[in-house]
Amino acid sequence: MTIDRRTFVGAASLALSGALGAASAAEKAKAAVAYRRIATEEAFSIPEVAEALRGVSRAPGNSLDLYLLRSIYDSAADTSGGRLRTALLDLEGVRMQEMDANGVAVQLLSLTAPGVQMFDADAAVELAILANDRLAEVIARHPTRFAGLASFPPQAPKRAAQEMKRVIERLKLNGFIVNSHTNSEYLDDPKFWPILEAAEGLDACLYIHPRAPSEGMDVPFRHYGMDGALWGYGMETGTHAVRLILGGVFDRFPKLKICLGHMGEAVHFWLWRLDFMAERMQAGGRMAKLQLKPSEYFKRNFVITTSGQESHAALEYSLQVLGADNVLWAIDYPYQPTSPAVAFMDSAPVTDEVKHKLYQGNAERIFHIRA
Ligand code: 1WB
Ligand code: MN
Repeated sequence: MTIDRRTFVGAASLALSGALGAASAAEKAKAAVAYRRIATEEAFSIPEVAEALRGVSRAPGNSLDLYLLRSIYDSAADTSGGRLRTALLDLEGVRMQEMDANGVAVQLLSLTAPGVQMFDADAAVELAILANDRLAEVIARHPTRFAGLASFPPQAPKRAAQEMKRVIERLKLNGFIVNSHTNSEYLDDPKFWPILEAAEGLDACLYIHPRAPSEGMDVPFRHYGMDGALWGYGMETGTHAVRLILGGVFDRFPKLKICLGHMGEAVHFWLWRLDFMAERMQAGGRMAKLQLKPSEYFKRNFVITTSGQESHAALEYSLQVLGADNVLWAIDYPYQPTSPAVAFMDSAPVTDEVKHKLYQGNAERIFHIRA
């Protein structure tokens, strides 16, 4: 490893104890849990996708995603959207300086929302392949600093499954990202099952990242900026997760692993009520019988990240309900600033062993990131 390991040491006392030479037992114990900070929901783009999204943002339509697309992809460079565009397209400049300045060892990169999911099928296939190739190239240049989640075109499920196989077997990428619905359709629809089958078969975690609420659930989200990260993203993506559970997806694909950002999009706050009401809905015939309770699928098939939710109370609840092996740290760069995300986890009221899992161990295991 060419980087200075000390940059990534979490316990400040470690460097100190090294300098002093004679480390106490307590200091040695701390040294044993020094961690690499691996950030797991970090967004990038490539010029070709950004250009295609600008085209989408100028075409007629009124989907909620257009608020975001217009501000980022069709704005002047010196606006906040324009600065985000620059940050998304930068991989080896300011991004790496930010990582170094804050002791972030690795960014697990993913093509930013809505990925390729608003393009027609042929363009989506082509741009997913291009973005995945570029991602593999930058990881090859910086194998200790970047890992990556691959994109795929849900509009063409069979071709998506082919690309999923390629990126894991040939490009050695670390898992997959999908940005919630595609043309207002959700992955519990059997037409998407080749995608779920591929993810399960390849032992690759599928990160369901937000995009704006689908057509038909848009109206109440049109005011107060509620379409996006403020509220709409979580409602959309949490709904997607619940559909997968209630639709029996995990009876069919019991080993499928799903990752949700933004502190699980709050789904795990609902587990008791989901269990209670799902039983009622099954008895009343409104949903098919499930082998397990919703909470059991959530605990077996899901992991969550802390992207953009820097509340210690929410973290403690998550650890209590899901366990320390199922929560991963994320920044949500460049949509969230790095320094507070690091401060949030550095100061989390957890043991060093748990912090090691949150920062490093869980990310290495779930996303097959080499130590
Ligand atoms: C924002 C946040 C925009 C996220 C995004 O666009 C994503 C935002 C894709 O804060 O504007 C996110 O992942 O939370
Ligand atoms: Mn994000």
